[in-house]
Amino acid sequence: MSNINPKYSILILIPLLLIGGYLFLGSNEQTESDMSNDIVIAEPVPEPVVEPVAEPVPEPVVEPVVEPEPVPEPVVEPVVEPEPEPDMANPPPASNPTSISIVSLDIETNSVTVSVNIDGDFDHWHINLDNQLSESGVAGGIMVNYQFSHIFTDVQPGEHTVYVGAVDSSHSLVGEQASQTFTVAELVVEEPELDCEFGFAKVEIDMVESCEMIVIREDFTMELKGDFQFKELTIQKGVTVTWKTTEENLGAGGDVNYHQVFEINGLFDSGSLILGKKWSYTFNEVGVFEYVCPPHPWMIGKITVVDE
Ligand SMILES: [Cu+2]
Repeated sequence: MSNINPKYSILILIPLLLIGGYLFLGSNEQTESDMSNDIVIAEPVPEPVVEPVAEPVPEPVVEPVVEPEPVPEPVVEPVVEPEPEPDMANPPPASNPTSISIVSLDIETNSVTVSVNIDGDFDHWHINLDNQLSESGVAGGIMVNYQFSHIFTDVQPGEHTVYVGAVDSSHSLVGEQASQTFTVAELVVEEPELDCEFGFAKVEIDMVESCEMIVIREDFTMELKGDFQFKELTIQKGVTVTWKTTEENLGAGGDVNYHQVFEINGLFDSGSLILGKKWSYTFNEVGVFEYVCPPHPWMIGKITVVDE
């Protein structure tokens, strides 16, 4: 065998290897199929690896999408806020400022009617006479609701200034207050001429006129017609008073045709004084003398005599 050419040895070995391999493979088909299965399994392995990688990727993508959502929400809120602002009357004052003005003043003898016009927003308004409304805090004055005129009564003559202002529900001024000065004329009273009867003189005290009893210093005559002409007089001592009946029909008493001057203590007595008859008495004593007409009890009089 050592003489065999190595080239031939290889030719012999190749068939032997092929036969042996056949025998080996044929007696172990199961193994061969397992080997083929191992190869197929190795290929799908990388595929499941790719899938789990793809899944986690979309997840982080979803999360950032959720975060951006709250971002648009705050954008919607500022849009809602501007709506309540108009209700708070903040924007309106800017576009529709409150202004108040006095339209007219109707001045009567002792009252003033103030008509007011207000533009813009306000709750109510205040008005004050001769005192400004407070620029801060409660405006003060008279609170007026739902009316655009106000009447001041008992306004004294002279110069006055009325102040009006629109206020909010807290009575604080909204906008500028308006004012107007006016004059109430002196009240001219045409009093009837005061006519004081005999024995009285017109006097004026504190611009008020009245009749005040005076002292009569000259003799005088008092007519008797239904009653004593003067119920009460003050005379100077020494003055002579003459009573004279001038009444034609003395039916007042019903039963007599005369009047009578009778001092209640009997100091003097005229007796019967028929129509046209007169009687005099000179008062030389200081004092108070009351007298009556006896047939006519409603006829009474008094003369006070003074020594001056
Ligand atoms: Cu009489």
